Amino acid sequence: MTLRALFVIALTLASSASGASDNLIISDAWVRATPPGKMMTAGYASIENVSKDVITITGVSAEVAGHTSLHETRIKRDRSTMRPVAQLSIKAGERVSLKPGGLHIMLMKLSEPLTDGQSIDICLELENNDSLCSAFSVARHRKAAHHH
Ligand SMILES: [Cu+2]
Repeated sequence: MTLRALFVIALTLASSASGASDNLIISDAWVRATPPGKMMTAGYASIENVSKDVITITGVSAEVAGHTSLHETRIKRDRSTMRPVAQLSIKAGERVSLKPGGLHIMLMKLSEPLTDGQSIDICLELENNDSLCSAFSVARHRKAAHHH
């Protein structure tokens, strides 16, 4: 391999290191503590795209859960139903809120109950095999929002 080829590879690695995952800012990340006897729960966060391009979340994963997916809650004939969301695109400069009653991260087949005060890692899978992992604090209710 020539030195030039190595240089090109190094440049490619450097540019992928500052890829989509650096351009998503996650805040207010929390997971609802599991109700007694339930081994599933939901995670919420605010996700802001600070880049100039669309960023698409293609999946989610969490070590504590056997199955993790993006979900959306909808009201249908006065009944609340949930459906999986295959992917979530966030426009340049846009902030998407995952919150109770709307979009959320569904955690199923948990290996253990999640209790108040714990913290778990949830990873967002992005296009180009990029991913972004973030700590979500476990709480019974959302903490008071910060207003700036
Ligand atoms: Cu759900």
